[in-house]
Amino acid sequence: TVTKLLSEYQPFPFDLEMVRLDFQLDPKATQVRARISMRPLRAAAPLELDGEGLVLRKISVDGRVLARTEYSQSDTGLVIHAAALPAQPFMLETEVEIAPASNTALEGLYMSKGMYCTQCEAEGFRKITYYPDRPDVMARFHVTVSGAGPVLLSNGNPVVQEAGRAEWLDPWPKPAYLFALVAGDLVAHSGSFTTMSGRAVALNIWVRAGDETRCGFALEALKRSMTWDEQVYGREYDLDIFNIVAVDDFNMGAMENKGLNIFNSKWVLASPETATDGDYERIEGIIAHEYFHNWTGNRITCRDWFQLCLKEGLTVYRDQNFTADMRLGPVKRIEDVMALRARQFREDRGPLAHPPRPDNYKEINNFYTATVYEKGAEIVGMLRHLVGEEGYRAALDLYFERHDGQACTIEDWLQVFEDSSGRDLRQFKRWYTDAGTPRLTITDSFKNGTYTLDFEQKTVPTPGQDDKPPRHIPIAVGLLSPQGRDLIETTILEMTEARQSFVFEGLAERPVPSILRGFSAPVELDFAPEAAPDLAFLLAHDSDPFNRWDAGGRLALQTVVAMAQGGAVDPSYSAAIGALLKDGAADPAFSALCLHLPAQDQIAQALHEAGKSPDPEAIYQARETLAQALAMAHEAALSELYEAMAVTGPYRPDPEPAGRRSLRLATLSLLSRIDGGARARTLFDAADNMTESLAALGLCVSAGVGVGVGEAALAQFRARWQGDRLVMDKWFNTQLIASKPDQALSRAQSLVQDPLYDWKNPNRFRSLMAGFSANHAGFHRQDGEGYRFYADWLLRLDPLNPQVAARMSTAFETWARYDLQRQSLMRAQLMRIAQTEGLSRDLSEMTARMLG
Ligand code: DPP
Ligand code: ZN
Repeated sequence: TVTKLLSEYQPFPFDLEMVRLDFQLDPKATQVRARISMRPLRAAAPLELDGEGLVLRKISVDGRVLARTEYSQSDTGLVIHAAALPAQPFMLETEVEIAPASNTALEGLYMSKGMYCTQCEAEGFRKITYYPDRPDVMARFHVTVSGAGPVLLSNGNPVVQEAGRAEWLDPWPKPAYLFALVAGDLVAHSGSFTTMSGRAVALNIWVRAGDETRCGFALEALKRSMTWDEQVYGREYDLDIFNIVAVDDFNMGAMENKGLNIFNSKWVLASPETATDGDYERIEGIIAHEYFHNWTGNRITCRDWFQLCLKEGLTVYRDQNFTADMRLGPVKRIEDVMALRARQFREDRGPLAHPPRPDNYKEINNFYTATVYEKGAEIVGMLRHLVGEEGYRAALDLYFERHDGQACTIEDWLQVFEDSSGRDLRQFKRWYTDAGTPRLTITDSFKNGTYTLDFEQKTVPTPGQDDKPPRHIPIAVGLLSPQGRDLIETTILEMTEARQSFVFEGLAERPVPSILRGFSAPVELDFAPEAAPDLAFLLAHDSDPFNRWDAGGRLALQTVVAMAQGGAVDPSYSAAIGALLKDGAADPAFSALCLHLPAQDQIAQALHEAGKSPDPEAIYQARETLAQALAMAHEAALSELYEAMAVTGPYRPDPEPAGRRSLRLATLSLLSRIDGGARARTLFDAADNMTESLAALGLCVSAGVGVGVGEAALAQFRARWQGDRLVMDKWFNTQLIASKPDQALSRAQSLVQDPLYDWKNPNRFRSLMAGFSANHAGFHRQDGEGYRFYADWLLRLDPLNPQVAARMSTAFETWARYDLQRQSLMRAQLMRIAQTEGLSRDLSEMTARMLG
């Protein structure tokens, strides 16, 4: 396979004016006729078209059928020789045949439960017709669909809608990856929106009959997104209609096709009985994300796929801020940082580390990563810290004004910030081009009223990048008095050197520093021993909610890391939790986050960084022992809160009741460690909503004394929900996460025999496999059978759906953390995969990178 290089970018030598596509749908033999008007930009350039798995029926230029000698065909495309092409604008016409029913990769045009749908990002359009399938080639599309129905959808506005045939015209030039087509027996949940300039937009959420009662929340979330983008970014929607379609078989979360978003049904459909509070929040966030792409992604797109974070980082940043505005801002920020640390920091520390803007890849589908998305969003947040609120708005206004209708680069993006703010961002750019998470080491001193903070930054080498020059890091800092009062307003310190000191004068006494408030940069903090902060003090007093929470998290991590090496529970941590439980002023959602113990994967990483090899079983035991000790020490306060946080009245997914439920379930989780799962079982029987029902189910499995409690709850849940695919995904997933480590593998082995384990469905495959690998000590069992089981399933899925198999292979990315025996067991599975004949490009690139 070829490695694609950023440095080899060449513009496409033809302009595409109009693309007319005519689809005659058939499961086994869909006919696609394409007529593309082209204008040569360079003399004597050959015309290179991508195409995969297409049966070419006809190819002509200006009506003249090409002779077999006038073009060359390969597995990946077709090249029309320059001599066969006019020097003037011409019309290329092709006819190909494709078989959507046998498309199991779910890329291009495929079928899901009898319905036709498409997924073209990043390079799926080439499986539909011959085309320059690259994001910098933008054209207007006119699409005709027939042969199925009754509902026939494509991008843009409808021009003809008659029985069995529809025509759609998209007036906005777009790259092929934003093309979409849907056909089938669908019903709509509809509404409308009036834009800021008074235009009416028809809104539809298309689903299979029976699901239309679960669309109300998504439709309202869409309207809130449209309003927010007008109010906060001044961006108005630009078509007469906005369609969303829910599809059961989908590789990603959702896709922002112009005017026709296609969603994994998991991220659209919601009812109180079937969706959790977390699902509601994610649905709102993903609806917003895809809608926001209309400007950041569609109107302004990427020049090439190396620039993916240009649209994804910015759009994630926008959806995070939207959710923060709709819900509790500080709580959302904490959740986002938890996810960043769990996924992106993990990626950055391992063999898959890559810059937010990579400079080479073999398979672009492997770069839809936490680094591109979530770290990409953090970089936008840092830019905002550097230029300020007004500077940010000015930069974004200039970005939309200057680049509307273009395919852009990270350089274009940074240029608008430089031009609008006058700042030099050359050093800042390293955040895009360099991989790895910088570590800041902090020391401090106090003398004669002057307090000095010294920072040193270091980034360890990552694959292919040994040299790590210092980055430009915005560090938000506060200073507290020993009584817990803010002494200064939060200040952004800009670090640009490898070592740098910052001085604060005129202080009466030595302050307590609060560093990296709001998590102002995606870095790790190390405190020199003499500068080690009093974490319990910060947890009690910091005025910055993020740092308050983080202090508690650091304290918990220190304690559990010590316990995993034979230490005892730190009484100051237990006392701090006791104080938190009594703090009636704290927001319940915030307190709930403070009660979450560090994840086992995070503990393993911390041990590895301390130079120890993590023992998964000891980590599991330490975490359980800590939870049990907290429950015993604070049983009365926890029980009281458990009762007090009960929500009465009909279920609402709003932040206030959701926050109460999250605190209630956090207390239940601790209490289950000492009541044998009794309270969880009672709640499981009483719950009228999926949030409590599912959490209680997990606790019955993990805490249930004997097998009875857990197995009975699982059987009852399955009997009730076996007809509901989304809820059954939760059933598969939750029991694997909650299993005792020594039972996880046998449970997974029996679940793959379950008739409802439809492994070809990506959601079902992921719910089982991700549930198993999230059972840290179960996946990492000493005999390596967990690794073998997991690898067997990756190999089974790969020939059908390489994209999902490759994505799931990241369960092995942490192999280097563990003891030599586990390392060799994991590497043996990676090698077995890598040596499999006929392995996909996707999975072979991933295993090669992980093996190093
Ligand atoms: N559909 C994916 C997303 O929205 C890829 N663009 O992030
Ligand atoms: Zn996106």
